[in-house]
Amino acid sequence: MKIDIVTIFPDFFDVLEVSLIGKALDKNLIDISVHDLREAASDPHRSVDDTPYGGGAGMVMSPEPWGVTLDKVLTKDSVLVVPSPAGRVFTQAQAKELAQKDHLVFACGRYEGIDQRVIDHYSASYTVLELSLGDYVLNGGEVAVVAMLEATLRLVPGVIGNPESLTEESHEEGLVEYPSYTKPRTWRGLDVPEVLLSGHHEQIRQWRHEQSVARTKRMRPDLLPD
Ligand code: 6GU
Repeated sequence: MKIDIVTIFPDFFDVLEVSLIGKALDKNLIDISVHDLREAASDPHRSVDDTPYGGGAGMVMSPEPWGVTLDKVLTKDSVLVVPSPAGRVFTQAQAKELAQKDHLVFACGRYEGIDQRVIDHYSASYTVLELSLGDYVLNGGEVAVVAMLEATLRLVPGVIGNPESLTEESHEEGLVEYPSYTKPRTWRGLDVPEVLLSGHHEQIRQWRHEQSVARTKRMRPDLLPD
């Protein structure tokens, strides 16, 4: 999979060289290029933003540096992801879809966002996904892209050592995961649930399912059908 990231903070993505994604990069399972949006700025100050038409606080990212950069980076089969608190909420299902693509381009906005015409223009020729991490505001798309990439790339075949761990985790069946325990059997007076020591696989499976449902009811009732 090929990934291009456009940002005014290229250094931010050094974090991708560590951990699981770093290993996938080493194995050439994925190829990530980071592009500095300011290289497409036309003035000596390399500015990439301007005041909003209609007034209001904050600055808006100008369309032309985006146009110049995205024209270079996008190819026929690219999917353009624009992180935005105004987008659809990014989910595990979305991560699975992105993991199937050959080329993802992430456009990290800062300030009050990118001139809407950039999204409108590229939507005419490409799949453009405006995606949000959730109902809170970050200063820019960079943190969101790191989160989306981690969720997506761990689903790319070969990136995770034990693919079984992918089917038994939170959000796989519309439920959050059951609680997990390891040794010792007793820690600070708290015991591991007896059923997990029983060796009865069917009972353990059932207990875990019940725990998942109970936890989902308690923590994430929004995930359950009415
Ligand atoms: Cl994707 N971007 C920004 N700026 N803020 C966010 C977000 C994205 N998701 C949640 N908050």
